[in-house]
Amino acid sequence: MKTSFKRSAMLAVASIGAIGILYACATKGATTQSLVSGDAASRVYVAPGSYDEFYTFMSGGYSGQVSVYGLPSGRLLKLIPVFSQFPEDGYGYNEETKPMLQTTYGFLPWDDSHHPELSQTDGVPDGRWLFINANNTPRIARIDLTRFETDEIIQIPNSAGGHASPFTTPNSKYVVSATRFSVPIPNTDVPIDSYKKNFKGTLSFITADQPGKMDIAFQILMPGYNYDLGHAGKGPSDGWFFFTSYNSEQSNTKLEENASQNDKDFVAAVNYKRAEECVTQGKAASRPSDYMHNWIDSTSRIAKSEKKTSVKMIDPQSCPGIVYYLPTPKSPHGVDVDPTGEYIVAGGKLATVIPVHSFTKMQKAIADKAFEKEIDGIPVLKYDAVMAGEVQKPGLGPLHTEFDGKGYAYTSMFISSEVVKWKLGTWEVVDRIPVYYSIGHLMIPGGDSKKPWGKYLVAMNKITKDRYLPTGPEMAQSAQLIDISGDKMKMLLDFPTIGEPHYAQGLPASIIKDKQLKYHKLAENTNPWVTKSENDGGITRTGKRVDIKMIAIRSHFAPDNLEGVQVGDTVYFHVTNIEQDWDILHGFAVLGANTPELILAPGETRTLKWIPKGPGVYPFYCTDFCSALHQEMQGYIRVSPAGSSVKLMANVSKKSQAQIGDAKKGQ
Ligand code: RUQ
Ligand code: CUA
Repeated sequence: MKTSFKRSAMLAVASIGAIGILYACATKGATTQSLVSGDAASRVYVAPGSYDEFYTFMSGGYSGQVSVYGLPSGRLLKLIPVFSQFPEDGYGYNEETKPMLQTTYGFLPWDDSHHPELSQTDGVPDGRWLFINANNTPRIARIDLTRFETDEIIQIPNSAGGHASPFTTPNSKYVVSATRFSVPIPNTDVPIDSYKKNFKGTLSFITADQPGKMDIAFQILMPGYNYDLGHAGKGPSDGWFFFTSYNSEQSNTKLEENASQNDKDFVAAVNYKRAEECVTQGKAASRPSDYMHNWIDSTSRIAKSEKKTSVKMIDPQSCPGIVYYLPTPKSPHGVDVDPTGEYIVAGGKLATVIPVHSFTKMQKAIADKAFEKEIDGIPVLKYDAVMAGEVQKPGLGPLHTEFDGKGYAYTSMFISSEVVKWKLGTWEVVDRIPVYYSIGHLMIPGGDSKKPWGKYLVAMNKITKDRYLPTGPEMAQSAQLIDISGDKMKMLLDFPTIGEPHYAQGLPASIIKDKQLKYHKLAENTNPWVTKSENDGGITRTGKRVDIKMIAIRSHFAPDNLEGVQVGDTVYFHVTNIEQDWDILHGFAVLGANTPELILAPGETRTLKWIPKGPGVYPFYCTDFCSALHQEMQGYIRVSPAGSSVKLMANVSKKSQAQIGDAKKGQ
């Protein structure tokens, strides 16, 4: 039975001012046959052995990770663990990577990742790194795109809900993080209803272009609103950064209603070159603020964690010209800058138009002092003086906009579940396409940069309902691939995603595919527990600590029989994969282990901590089907009662056997 698809969207504005947003999805199986063009299947078909044209990086949302897809196929290529422990490869469980998840709140095994952002050179994604934010405990991670691994994480102090993050400046000198929640700064025990008096926002600029040295360059102290998203200027607007804010009502309760009162909230336009000057001139105060900086040492591949204790904070009152407010209807969410750098597009969730600000007009309004008023040292520019145009009747619930580089903008409409294409300069809507359902972000490869590769658009939808075979109450979220190469958008493909992909970034595969590391050079491995050849393994005891050095190679471990461990010991298995060949991984797991296994890239050393609970013989094995004799890749470790006279033993070479049992020799 076919039912024509019906969407109903309602924006209910109650007379008392409470705003309820209701959306309803199709109640019966929808058919989109008519929407999918005849050649869709061949457009997304990537033949076995062939490569996709684009890499796409999606945030994992509440999974805390990043997932990598190929476009146009929608094939999942990889999950990159970032802010959450990852049992699949031991990230955040093994001793080498645990420090990556250290914060001033202690070890955090989870976060909520929202916005991936590729590094840029001259405003164009360059494929060096991918940044992504942690939303719950504000942090920014840097992923190296030669290895698809998280290399660095910096915590953002004086912030709560690091949502407007980690958008980059055109050369990735900075990535930013703005606080969603305003909080007391420093955070102290005050009544919540003293919000207006005590709560403040911060905008943070983080140096990002020196691997291993991310740091907070400065923070700007802002009125106590909620800050939502941001994008850097480019071209003529290079040197400026734009952030949306809502809750200019400064409400601390029932925001749904109380933060939806004002007709306009603000886009904050930040002149960060001016901020740099104020820092140089000593106008930024040093504020005690604790935060962690974690990074992976490049040769030992061991994460280090350092605590930092102060930031430079700029109060706009003492640095005039650093921030201006652009009035923007209404509770704006996304703010996006077009490829020319002239237009600043804000998506007001509750607005009936899409307002577009002009950078040129903004400059003139600043010169003319066309101010409405001033808030905490921040001049509010007149809306009419900065507005370039408004897109009329775009649909309901505009959130985010990306660009195709051919003069068009594409805006996601959450409430009316559609993508709307409109023309920059004339502001006329030229096309619209329904999406299933309740779209959040959308993404065009390079679509927030100077040079969009405007061939495809990916819609990231919040609600899936009837789009796939049902899987109980929770359905995987859905992405949809839309062809934007012609005048009319064409739906090509649905594919399920992991967690909640708020945002994504994409770029042509050719930019990074030939730069991939194939294995870590064993000769350069400086992990203090590395074992570089079979003869170098062994077992040593230091008090109640037992260290085992072991190699993995097709298809055995050496040593593979170990004795002399006692109940009460803490055992560290330091396993090195001594293969020097692309994609030959081994794993390591031991019976009764209290953490997941290790997965070892070629040339890499990883350490599993194990506290045996009782006497017995415990098998261990390789968890990655590495060879025809993978099932033979196993061993045993014997655990004796505390105080037992069983000697330390590891069945390795004569050379290492000579050392075994000699605790004094240690390493
Ligand atoms: S924000 S759609 Cu982080 Cu729009 Cu998710
Ligand atoms: Cu090594 Cu299976």
